Amino acid sequence: MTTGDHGAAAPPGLDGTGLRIGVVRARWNSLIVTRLAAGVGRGLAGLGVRAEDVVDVVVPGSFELPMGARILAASGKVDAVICLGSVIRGETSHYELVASQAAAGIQEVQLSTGVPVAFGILATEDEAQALARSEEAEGHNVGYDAAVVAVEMARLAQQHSVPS
Ligand code: DLZ
Repeated sequence: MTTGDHGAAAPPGLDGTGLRIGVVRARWNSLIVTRLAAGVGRGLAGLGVRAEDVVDVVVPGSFELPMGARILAASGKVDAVICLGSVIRGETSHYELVASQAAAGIQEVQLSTGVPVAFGILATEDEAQALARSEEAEGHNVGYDAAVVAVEMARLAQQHSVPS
């Protein structure tokens, strides 16, 4: 696993075998979100999460990611959720509003449901920054980082029997 200095490094021995993970993807800026989703796929597979244990849903934009996460978290069918989106300042007049509401909503969902929700949303000045944080193969990919976070937090919740 290589995520560089800024990425989440998986703790030694972290194992996602048997975990069920929900992935909520925003349709806005789909080129970037598709790259993030590829990073999630690499991260989950590398930690032993089976493809058939991944529930994938799509919402219109990043503003709807918390609601998508809430739906999956409340379903009882997943151990953790990963939210993927891209908000680009240069193309979004209400950039701060969309990005901050998505972040606040995701935090609220994980705290209120007890189901961990990993934050895989890029809020960048421009598309070049978003591309640099959703790299393929060995590069930095925030989706990959979010996959590691989801597995780690799902295991933590299991170990301490957090009721969902
Ligand atoms: C409306 C909007 C804009 C302008 N920009 C973005 C963006 O950069 N990234 C993103 O994920 N979503 C954007 N949206 C859509 C909002 O997230 C939301 O879907 C709409 O405001 C409808 O609630």
